[in-house]
Amino acid sequence: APLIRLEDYRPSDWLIDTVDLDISLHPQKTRVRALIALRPNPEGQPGAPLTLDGDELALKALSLDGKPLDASAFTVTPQALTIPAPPPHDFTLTIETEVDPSANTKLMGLYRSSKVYCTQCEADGFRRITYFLDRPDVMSVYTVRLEAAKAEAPVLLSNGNLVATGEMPGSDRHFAVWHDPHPKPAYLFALVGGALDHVRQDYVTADGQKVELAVYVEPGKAGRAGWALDSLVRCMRWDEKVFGRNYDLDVFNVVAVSDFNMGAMENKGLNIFNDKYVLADPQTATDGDYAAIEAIIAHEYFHNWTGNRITCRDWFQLCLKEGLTVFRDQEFSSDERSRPVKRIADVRTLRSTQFSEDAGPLAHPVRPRAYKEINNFYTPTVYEKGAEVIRMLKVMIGDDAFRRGMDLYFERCDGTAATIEEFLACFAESSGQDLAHFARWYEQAGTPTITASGRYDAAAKRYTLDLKQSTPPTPGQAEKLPVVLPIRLGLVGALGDLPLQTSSNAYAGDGLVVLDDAALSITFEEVTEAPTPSLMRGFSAPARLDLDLPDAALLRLFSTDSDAFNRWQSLQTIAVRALVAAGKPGSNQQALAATAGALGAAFDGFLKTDALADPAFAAQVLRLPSPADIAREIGRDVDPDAVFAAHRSLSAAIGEALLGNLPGLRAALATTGPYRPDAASAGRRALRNELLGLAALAEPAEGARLCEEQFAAADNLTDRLAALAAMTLVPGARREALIDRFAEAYAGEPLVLDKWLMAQALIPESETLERVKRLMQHPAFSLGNPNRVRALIGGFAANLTQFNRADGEGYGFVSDIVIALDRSNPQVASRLLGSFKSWRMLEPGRRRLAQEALGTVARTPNLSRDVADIAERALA
Ligand code: BAL
Ligand code: ZN
Repeated sequence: APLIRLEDYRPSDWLIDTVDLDISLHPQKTRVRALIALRPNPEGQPGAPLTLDGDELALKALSLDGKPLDASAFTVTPQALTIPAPPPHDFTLTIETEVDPSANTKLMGLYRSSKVYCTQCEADGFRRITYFLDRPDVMSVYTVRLEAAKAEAPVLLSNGNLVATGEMPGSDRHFAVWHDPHPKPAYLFALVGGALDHVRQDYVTADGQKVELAVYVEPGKAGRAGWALDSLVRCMRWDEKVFGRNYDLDVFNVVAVSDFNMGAMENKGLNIFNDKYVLADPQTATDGDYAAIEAIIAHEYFHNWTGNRITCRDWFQLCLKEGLTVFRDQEFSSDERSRPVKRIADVRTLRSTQFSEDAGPLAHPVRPRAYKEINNFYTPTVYEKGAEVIRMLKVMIGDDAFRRGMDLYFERCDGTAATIEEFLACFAESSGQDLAHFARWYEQAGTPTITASGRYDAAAKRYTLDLKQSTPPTPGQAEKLPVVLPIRLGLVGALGDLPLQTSSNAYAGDGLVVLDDAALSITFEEVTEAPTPSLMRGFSAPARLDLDLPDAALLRLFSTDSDAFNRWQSLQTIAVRALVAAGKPGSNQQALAATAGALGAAFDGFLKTDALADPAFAAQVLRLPSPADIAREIGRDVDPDAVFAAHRSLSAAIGEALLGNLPGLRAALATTGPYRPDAASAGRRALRNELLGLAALAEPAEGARLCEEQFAAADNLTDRLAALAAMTLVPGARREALIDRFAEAYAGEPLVLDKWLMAQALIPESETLERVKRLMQHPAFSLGNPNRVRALIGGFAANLTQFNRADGEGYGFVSDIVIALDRSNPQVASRLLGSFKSWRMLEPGRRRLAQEALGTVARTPNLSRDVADIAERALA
């Protein structure tokens, strides 16, 4: 496959002003007639040939300005339709294609999901529907007529506003016409046809426009659509208040489908969702699901401005919409729930997904410079690190300048396909700051490490902080330059934060130091006592911090730091440090026992005093970094079994230290009354269930009994699933019985059974591979459904010890599935292959076996571009 490079970008020679689609839906033979109005682009090359993109298309008819085009005037393949000598002026093409939605297992373009017609066009799915200039900088006004058998598809939806509906006389068919007045790139096109139930609500925007909101779901599931609708209303209000953004159409529709490659898609006025991120009721969704639905509904809605009104010039600019929109959804969730708890959860995700990506062969900049398959760049780096870059920008220029910069961006770039440069220019202007150096965050891959050390001069009352930064090499970028690192900090004394006085230019005021060079020394004056530095408050930059504070100082931060994030981080740091030491082969386990004692005592004291004041925060405090986090921190020659053993022993020891507290605390945390998904109730359940997990490790028999009791008594999925998850830590017949009871209780609930599949796939025992193979035969599993694959096979690939079995069987199993799945759904297959991304950090035996499995994939004939690209880069 050719390498597509950012530096080769050229504007399209042709533009398409309007698109009239007439789509006659049929399960196997859907007819698409596209009337497109072409115009030479003044910025393009005059007299250039016209090449429209296609993908597995069959052309049925073609006319130019209404007259059939002579076969000698064009060439056509499934991948392209070319007119070598098009008229040198505006003209129209009428293109007829036929597509088979039922045979479309790639779930890109037009397909059927449980009898519902739906589309997915980002990044390049529209070319699977008709020949088109399928690139985001070609923006057109769409009018779409949909026709279908009434019985099969009583609901017909597309982008924009509904302008007509009607019956087809003398037939069982009907039609609907939709018009979207906002020019958009083809990747935002969508249609839905099917028998669907819905819930709806009227909404009036802050500027007085009436909007009909609706959430469409499979028949019989309308009772589970209310939370998504409620979340939609809340995020619309929030965007009006916080970003001044109003909605801009008469309707806003959300549709849930059960077969979907991604989480959801922001098609203009018609967001299509993986049903996992729409459907919720207390019996079938957990607190985590409620929070995720709220966040993703918001994310897709926020794209209406950051993505749709202002889209990307080319796919290299993907972070322009994704990083910014993740930032916006994170802010929304922070305002709706607890800001520190949300930040902690986001940082956990960033470290586990993005830091690990950055540390391996798939590392790439937030704005990649080249790609072979753009679908492989919907990554934690583009999304989550992209959001961190926006967050740093806001810290660097301040809240006011940030808001003014956003306003300027919305005003200046509305209706355009923009670039990162245009985006940053708005903030340079609003803040008066030169952001050229800051922009390096978009170009340079890798996670910087900040190395810090402090010196106190008691006589001079001076505290000096030495800061250095470095970024390890990543593929294609051997040499790294310093980046702009905003470091929020405090100097913590016995009674809290000490005043910060310094004459250093690096001090921006308000507790912010900016490290933009390789090294920096900053001296604070009038420091009246030896302080403990609290650095990177709120996780002010996506970097690692190397600061050698003794455990006693970290414990002091835990009890006195004014920054909630660093309170949490202090105990995590103690745990990471001990686990990294103990997780190395042949290490001394005695240090771990000492840490277990110190952490156990800290947790115990915390639980007795203020844990009940903020249970959601307390749950985060008690949750240790995962074994995979420790493996990443060790970074080389990792033995997953040794890491896991250290982790298990620390967890069990902490559980033992807390046992005396457990019954009383669990009783105090029990929620009363019917289930409510609000953050406070969810926080109580989170802490209570965290304690259950520790109990199961510390005292397996009693823990198993508690799990059984909780499973039987619970009135909600959160507590039932937590009981199952804790029980998976206790091998034996009682575990198997609970697994069976769970399956019986949720038979016919695919989304709940996904969690059941995943809980089993994550069991850290050598029998798990056989169990997973057995579960592939279970009626709840299907290789054809992405959610099922991600739950069972993706779950197994995330099982640190079992995926990385010393005999290589885990790698062989997953790579075989990747190869098989690639024939039907390359995107899901390539995502799964991404599970190998950390193979180079393993000890030599496993490294060799993982490399062999990757090699087997890479050598397989006829691989998709998606899988071939990951295999090639992973091995490079
Ligand atoms: N644009 C793809 C799905 C999302 O990020 O919203
Ligand atoms: Zn997005």
